[in-house]
Amino acid sequence: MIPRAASAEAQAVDALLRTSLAGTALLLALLGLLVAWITLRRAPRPAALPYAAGAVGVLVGVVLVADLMLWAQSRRRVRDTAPEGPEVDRVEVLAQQYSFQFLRPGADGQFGTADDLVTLDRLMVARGRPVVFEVRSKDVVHSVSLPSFRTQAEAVPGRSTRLWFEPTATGRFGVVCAQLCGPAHYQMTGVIEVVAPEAFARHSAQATVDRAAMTAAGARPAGIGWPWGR
Ligand SMILES: [Cu+2]
Repeated sequence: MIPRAASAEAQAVDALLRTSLAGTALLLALLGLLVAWITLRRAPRPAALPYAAGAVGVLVGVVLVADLMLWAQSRRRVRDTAPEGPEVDRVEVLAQQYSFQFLRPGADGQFGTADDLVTLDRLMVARGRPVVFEVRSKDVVHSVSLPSFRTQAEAVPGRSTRLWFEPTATGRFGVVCAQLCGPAHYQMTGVIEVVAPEAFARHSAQATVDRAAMTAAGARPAGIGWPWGR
C-alpha cells in the first residue's frame, strides 16, 4: 500500500502505522465478538447485557487508544527536531504551479548568490547524509510530499516551512505535490535520486564547475535563493 521505506525516519513512522492498525483491528475484533455473543447467545428474553461486560469493553477501548496516543506522543521527536551541523545538506525548495525548483547554496555555502545550483523537478542527494528542505511557494498552497522518506511539508505563500530526512537506500524516489493546487496538479511530480556518497561528491564537483561556467556566461537563477532561515 505504501512505497518502500528509504529513510531513517521511515522505521518509526511505519511502526506507528502498524501499531495503530493492529490496535484498531484488535478493538474491532473485540467489538465484533461482543456483538456476536449478544446476538447469538441463547438467553431468556429480554436479555440485558450485564453492566460489567459493557464497562470492561469501554475500559479496554480507552486503554488501547490511550496507549496509542501516548506512544505516538513519544514519537514526536522524529518530527520535531531538524538535524543540524556542517554535514547537513541544506536545500531550498520553491514550489509553484506545477513544478519544484531545488536550490543548493553552491561553493560559498550562501543562498541567494551567483553560484547557487538550481535544478527543476530533480534533486540528487547522498545516502546517509541528512537533508533539510526549506520550502516556500511562489503562488498557491502546495505540499512537498516524499512518500518513500515518510515525510511531507506544506508550501505556503509568504512563509517558510521545513522538512528533513536521512536517505538510507540508493535509488530514485518520487516527490509529489499533495495539495490540490490547480488543474495540472497531477503533473506536479519530481524525482529525488539517492546515490552513494562518492557519486554525490563527484556530481557536486561537476555541478560547481558547470555553474561557474554559467555564471561567467551571465546566467543567474531567478525567483529562488532567499536567506536561509534561523
Ligand atoms: Cu502543487
